[in-house]
Amino acid sequence: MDKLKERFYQNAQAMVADIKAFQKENADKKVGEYNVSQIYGGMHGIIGLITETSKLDPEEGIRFRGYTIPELREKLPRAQGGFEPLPEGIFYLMLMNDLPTFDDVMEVSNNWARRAIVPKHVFTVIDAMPLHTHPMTLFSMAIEAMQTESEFTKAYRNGIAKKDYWDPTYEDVMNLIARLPRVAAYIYRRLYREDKHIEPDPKLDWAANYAHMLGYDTLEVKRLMRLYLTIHADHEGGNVSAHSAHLVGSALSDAYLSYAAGMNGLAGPLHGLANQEVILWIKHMQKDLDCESPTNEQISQYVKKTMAEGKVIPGYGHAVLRKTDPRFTAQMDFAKKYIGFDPVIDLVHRIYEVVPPILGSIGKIKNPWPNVDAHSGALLMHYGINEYDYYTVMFGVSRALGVLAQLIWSRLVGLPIERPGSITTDLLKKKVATSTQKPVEKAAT
Ligand code: CMX
Repeated sequence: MDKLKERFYQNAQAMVADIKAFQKENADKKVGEYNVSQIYGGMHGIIGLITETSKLDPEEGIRFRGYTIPELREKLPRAQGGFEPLPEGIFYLMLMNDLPTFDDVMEVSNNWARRAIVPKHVFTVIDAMPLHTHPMTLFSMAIEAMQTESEFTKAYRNGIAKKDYWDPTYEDVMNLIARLPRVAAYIYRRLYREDKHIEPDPKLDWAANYAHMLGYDTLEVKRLMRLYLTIHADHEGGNVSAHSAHLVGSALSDAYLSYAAGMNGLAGPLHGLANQEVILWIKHMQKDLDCESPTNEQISQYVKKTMAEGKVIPGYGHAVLRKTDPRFTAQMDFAKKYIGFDPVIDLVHRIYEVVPPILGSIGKIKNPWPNVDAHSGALLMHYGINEYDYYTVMFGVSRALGVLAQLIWSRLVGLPIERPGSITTDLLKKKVATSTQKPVEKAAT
């Protein structure tokens, strides 16, 4: 067993024992109630999942194992001479429940570099698809194609005991995360750089190597990539990508099948695809108004027009958050710190001045503030990564860190197959008619 895996397993034992004892002692304790609007309303606010890696607070934003994004930008180890945390660090934190040292982060980085060999047939699968295929479709297909390498699936076929499931899952997770940047960069170069590919450089950290393979070998893009891959890494368990991966994983589908399912969810425009939609929406606005830098008044009119057409304003709103997303703020801070004036970034910042009061004035929208996707495309465009159809793939490379760290924990704790109940409207009407319970007034968040 490699040292990192051994340390993880030894450290995790006390936590696993604690989780199991807690479950046993408190199995009948009630922690909440739900109402009819939640059943119809996408189960918002119903806590029905365990996710150890991170927790989302509606007012404060995400905490990874208890740490906020500003705290992590301060505390996580950076590359030598670098200014943003290395994403290997946030993975270590989520997996180990412990802040890593620089050496710990290097250990993860070297471990992934050793595992980053993508089988040839994965590239053949990508090459077989037409060039107009969406990058997220290719990404999901490539992840599924890598499933031929699953250690878990092999072990299960050979009759592995339940208590050992975590072990080949750990192998799959580490191999998959190690290989994602190579596959993602291959997709980019195939679609947008005439199929001219760049070999990985095993001396580089995970994020820098991704930037290198994409063809952006500058310090600036590597710095952005480290921040980008850190802040998108996890958002507790109920979001569509994490939840899809968790659900599929609960049937003992391996890490590849589970993560591909998550990526199919991330590819939806109400979730991860919103980063592409934001730039598309901005481009349509510029075209419609026939100007690169519309005034705040023009932006306001365009926002109202978009709403009147029955469309959403991409990058705004959230199912849980009720304030500006700290991931948006981190990117705004990055732009202010490292980038001078940029017309698209300036536009994104002015949209931030204009949109919240308009959305806030429409009673039904619970959160008028920007989410992570409102900003990320503008930063990428600043460095010349203009292919906005590709942006969600980058989100997908990052999201693996949290979702797959959680999959190892799910196996270690032995979480069961997920199977929530459903009900017909007829039966629900009968239940409500005969219910003696007092109405639950407000959905918990
Ligand atoms: N623009 C216009 N209308 C919006 C809106 C927005 N940005 N956000 C919410 N609304 C609307 C909803 O569509 C809903 O309308 P109906 O009642 O007519 O169906 C109403 O306001 C209430 O929605 P809500 O409870 O405030 O929000 P939900 O939890 O239902 O949806 C989200 C959350 C993110 C899907 C929604 O805010 C949205 O569509 N935003 C735009 C897309 C986006 O940026 N998604 C990325 C989210 C972050 C991520 O996962 O990456």
